[in-house]
Amino acid sequence: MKKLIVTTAAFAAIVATPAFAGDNMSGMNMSAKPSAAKVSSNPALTDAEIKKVDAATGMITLKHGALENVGMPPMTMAFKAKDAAMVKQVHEGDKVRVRIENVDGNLTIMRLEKQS
Ligand SMILES: [Cu+2]
Repeated sequence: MKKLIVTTAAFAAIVATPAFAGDNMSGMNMSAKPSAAKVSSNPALTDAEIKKVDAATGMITLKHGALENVGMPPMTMAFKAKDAAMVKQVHEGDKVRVRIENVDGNLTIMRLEKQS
């Protein structure tokens, strides 16, 4: 059963390739890739809400939206703040926008802006 699926998929790929190669649509696909890369390199901010601030450990608990750059769905969890100033800047209940990045295995809040 599994072998049949693989064979079918491979056959479909062979059939599909010449169709794209002889078509200008392949050129359009190529041009779509750089713009997608541009979006991911742009440090997009994600909406979040401050649930808890721990000045002693420098951790901020956020209820955050999807974080595409670190592959995380929306959830509530604690993040390391980039610096102490960031921890002092926010309070429980604040609506913010954040940029989370993986810094040496620690998910870190690199940017934090209060929503007005
Ligand atoms: Cu998370």
